[in-house]
Formats: sequence, C-alpha cells, structure tokens
Amino acid sequence: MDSNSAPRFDELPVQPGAPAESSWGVFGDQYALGCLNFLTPQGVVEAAQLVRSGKVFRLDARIGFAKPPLFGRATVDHQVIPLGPTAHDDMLDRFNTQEGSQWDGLSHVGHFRLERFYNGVRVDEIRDGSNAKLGIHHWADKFVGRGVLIDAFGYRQRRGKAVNPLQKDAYTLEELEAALKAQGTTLAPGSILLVRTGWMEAYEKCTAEEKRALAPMESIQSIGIEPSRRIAAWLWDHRVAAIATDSPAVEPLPMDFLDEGLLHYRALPLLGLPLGELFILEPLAADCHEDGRYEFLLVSAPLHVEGGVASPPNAVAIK
Ligand code: UVW
Repeated sequence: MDSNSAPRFDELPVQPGAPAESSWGVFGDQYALGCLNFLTPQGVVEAAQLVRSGKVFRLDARIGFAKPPLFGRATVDHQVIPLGPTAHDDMLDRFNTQEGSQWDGLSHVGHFRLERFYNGVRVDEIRDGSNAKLGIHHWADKFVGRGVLIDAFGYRQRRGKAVNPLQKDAYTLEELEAALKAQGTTLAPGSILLVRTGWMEAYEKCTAEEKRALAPMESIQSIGIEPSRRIAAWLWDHRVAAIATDSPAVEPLPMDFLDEGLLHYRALPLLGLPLGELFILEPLAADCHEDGRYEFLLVSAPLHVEGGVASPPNAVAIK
C-alpha cells in the first residue's frame, strides 16, 4: 500500500454504505492487516538503519505480571512437567492472551451499535470456529517497522505538571504533539507509535492489596490518550500502523462502552488500527532521553494462532 494514495481521514469512508470515519474497503483484500498495511518492506529496510547502539528493549511484561489480571481475566498457571529423567516441557494453563501486555486484534472489539467488526465482518464470522477473516494469524509476519516513542509522561513531569497515572486523565493531542516536538521526532508514514503514560510504573509501585482492589473493571482508573475524532484523524492521516501504550486500555478508564466516541471503536472496528496495552516503556524512554533518539526498529511477532483474537506482542525495540 502506498500511503500517499490512501484517502485522508476527511475523505472516509470510501466504500458505499460503510460507516462514517471508517476505512472499510481502503485496503482491498488485505483488510485483515488493517493499518499494518502501512508497514512495507521498504519501511523495514529503513527502520533497520535506525539500529546503532545494539541495545534491545523487551516491550512486553512477564506473563503473569498482573496479580490478579485486570478486568477479571483468568490467572495463568505455569507448570514445569517432567518429560523424562532429565527433560521437561512446560504448560501454560488457562492462558488468556490478554492477561498482560497485548495487541488487541481486529476481532477483539466490534462496534456495539453497528454489530460489525472491521470491514463489516459479522459476529458469527468471528465465532464460527475459524475466525478466518480477522484472526491474529494474519499479523504473524507483518509487525515490523519504525517504532516511535512519545514520552508523554516524561514530558508532563519535566514541565512540573502533576500526573497520577492511576486516575482517569487524558493526554491531549496538543500534549502529544508538543512532546514529539520537544523530542525532535516526527511521525513518518508507517510508524508503530508507542506512548508512555506512566501507568505501568505506578502499578508496579502498588501493594498486593492495592493491585487486587484496582483490577476489576468497576474500580480501575487509568490515564490514557484522549479518545476523540481528532486523535483518530491524526493517527490515520499520519499513517500510523499501530499504537501501543503502557496503560490498560490506551484510552482513559473507566470508559462507557455505550459511548461511540471511544478509541476502541474508532480504532479497531472503524479504522483497523491495532491497539497495544500494558507495554513496558520506562527503560526504553530512559534510553531515548539519554541519547535523544526516540525512534528505533520495532519487531513484534504475535502468537501464530490460527483465528486468534489477541496476542502478547512478543515485541522488542532495537536501537
Ligand atoms: C478494555 O476494553 C477496557 O481493554 P481490553 O482492550 O484489554 O479489552
């Protein structure tokens, strides 16, 4: 896909009958990739040129880091199983692919009013036992390109602004743009955008009791990215391939699932934009601050599960 030939956000939709502000039809028969279509072989080659120090940053947390997992998701059980006198396998029982760091795939959330997933895919097509149209397997070898970090948390802190990531609050478009400017970074087409909100670091400082108390959907609070039309337009018009944060929902929590303006609806069923959550971004941000380079090669290899809904990112940033 030539990102120059893609329509501007204001020109969407291009497909007759498609919902407003949707990119349905833009990517033709490659729709299962959604905005990952903005990642190209040439983009991978260019991103590889960003590798200079040889430093590698793991972007997903240890499996099972959240105790308990957020939103009532199952707790994974890891067992080492003897295979012979001096050999082992291991088992991950009850592994929910969204128990921690994750990419939300395009079959994770459909539009509640339209009752459609990305590109008009129906609920029954997701639940038919194959999830052939929007399964995460389509992303298995596509999630590589130029990563860009916006250290929104660091930007606020350096300006002396109070921020509590464990309370509902939003990083605005103006803040994201100002942080980018302060970093001397631009959003080139085909960027995998990471935004540090500070949530994961604040969570790690909580006591076991505090973690238990904040985990349910009814009680969780989080800072996130402003969920708005203009943010969706900004991401689309910059040809952002995916966006991930170190917060539980990318957007602020709590959220009203009947609000059509949620970023989850704007991104997943309407634009086909992958959302990444609960990434580890602090060590990467510290290194970017030190060397002044907020761009890197990003390699993510989602689980190769045929028909999967979501996946740990299995992602590294390489500088
Ligand atoms: C929410 O929808 C709150 O988060 P997730 O994408 O993990 O389901």
